[in-house]
Amino acid sequence: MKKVGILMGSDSDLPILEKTANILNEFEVPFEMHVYSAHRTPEQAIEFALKAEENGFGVLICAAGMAAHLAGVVAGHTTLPVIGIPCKSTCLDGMDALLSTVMMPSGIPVATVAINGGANAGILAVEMLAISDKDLALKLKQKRQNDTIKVLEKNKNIEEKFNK
Ligand code: RP5
Repeated sequence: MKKVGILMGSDSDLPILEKTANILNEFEVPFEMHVYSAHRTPEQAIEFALKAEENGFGVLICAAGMAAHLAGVVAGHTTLPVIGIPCKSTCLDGMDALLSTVMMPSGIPVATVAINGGANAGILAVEMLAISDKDLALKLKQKRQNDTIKVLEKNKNIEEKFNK
């Protein structure tokens, strides 16, 4: 199976990426994590992106806050799909990172999830790998069914409490 590459602009982004790691572990998808910044360590970030395909990666997830250029820079140096996670930092409530990540020029897409959307980034990466992996696709369907059952159970509890 292809690996998922997880890059974060700073180790302060790690709590968001732990949610991503939990999803990938749940689906038994191999991954690597690195702290590479588009600004602080641009050479390392670009080197990783340039070699990602030959190094066995199938999807890259890039998380960054503030002027969040990591996903865009990585996407500019690979044709692998890149998922961007805008991270909420101290100012502007993550709107800075959201716009920096999502507003990519035509030709270099970044599939951007919600601000701090670590779990959805993991699920989206699994969905991308599942296109060519039937077992993974089946696991996704099972998870969706289980999640639906949990929500219906919550609905039942609320209905029983309030709808007399
Ligand atoms: C971004 O700046 C990082 O991705 C992080 O979200 C933010 C703050 O970084 P630190 O100052 O906590 O290292 O580059």
